[in-house]
Amino acid sequence: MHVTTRTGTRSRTRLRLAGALAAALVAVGVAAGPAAQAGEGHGKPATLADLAERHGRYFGSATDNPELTDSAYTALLGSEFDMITPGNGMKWYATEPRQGVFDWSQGDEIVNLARKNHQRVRAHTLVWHSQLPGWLTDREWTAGELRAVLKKHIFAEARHYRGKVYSWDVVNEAFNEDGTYRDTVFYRTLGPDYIADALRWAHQADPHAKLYLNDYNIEAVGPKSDAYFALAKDLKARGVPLDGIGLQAHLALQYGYPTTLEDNLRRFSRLGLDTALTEVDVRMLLPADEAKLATQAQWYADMTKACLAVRRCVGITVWDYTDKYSWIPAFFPGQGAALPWDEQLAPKPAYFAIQEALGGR
Ligand code: 9MR
Repeated sequence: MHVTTRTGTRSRTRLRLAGALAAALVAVGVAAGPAAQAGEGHGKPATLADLAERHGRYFGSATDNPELTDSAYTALLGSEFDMITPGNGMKWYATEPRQGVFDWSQGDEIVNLARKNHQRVRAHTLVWHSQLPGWLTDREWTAGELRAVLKKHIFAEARHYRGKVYSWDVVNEAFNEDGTYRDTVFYRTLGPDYIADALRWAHQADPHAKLYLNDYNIEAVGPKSDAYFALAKDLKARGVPLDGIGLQAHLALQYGYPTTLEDNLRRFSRLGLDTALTEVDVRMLLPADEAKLATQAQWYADMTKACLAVRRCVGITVWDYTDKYSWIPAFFPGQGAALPWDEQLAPKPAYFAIQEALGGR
């Protein structure tokens, strides 16, 4: 009999006992069936969340309010994942549509659903140059005015979700590709220290949430991830409350795999920071074919293994789980098929590759 042993860290005693029991059964010659191998005990196949938890990690998905009326979709969303990110519902345009008038309805709907499903929430996002309300973008602000507006928004939102979310993407997409600061209304008006201020305010409003900076194209070592490394080091040295760096990981087959991902995760770890893959998808030029889907599966597996290899990489979130609700086709015409489940909610090779990389099957 061929026996595969898993060596991942098991954080919970229950799982350690299950592992010891399985080993004992193997030792006395009792063949472990698929359910026993999955360690779930009730014959239910292990979900990605179950598998990730054996490594002390989470496996999450983004979601968005309009999709929540699709019951086949919400069934999988509620069962396969243990971390949820609202794709839009907590952004500034949604939460403060008029100055000083707050609307938590979309974020609350997702937080309540996650609670019902015993899932945690990666909250997204407090400060971003995009999806801002018109009242904020349609006029000029003095530094004093904008600072007050920013502080009020962060306090109101982080307070509202205090104790209900695992983490906040406090500042999203602050750098350009060359590692210079992105020219946003916040940077232009307040200078680079708006980032430290935002982190401090978020920490005051919700002292237990993990506070992240989050960006795309920072998976590999390069000018943009170097900028985050330098900023994180500086913020830590100044005692600014920063807990982690979110690597969005919106990858595209035609641009190649970020082969330095693991080294990159490791250097942030060494700074004493958590890391997470926060918005993973792997798009391709359509139509999809078997070869592209196989390469995509390999990339998902490689990302998963890179995260498992670095102790402080705490988890992985896909930017929604099904091609049915992916943002890609609308933003990159002619591209898509980026997620582990297809438009009919059937698992693709990428799903099985993630499952295997997590030690399942
Ligand atoms: O998934 C979001 C999509 O529904 C919105 O239309 C889009 C608008 O920019 O934002 C998407 O989410 C983005 C995330 O908030 C930040 N990183 C990039 C994501 C994809 O654009």
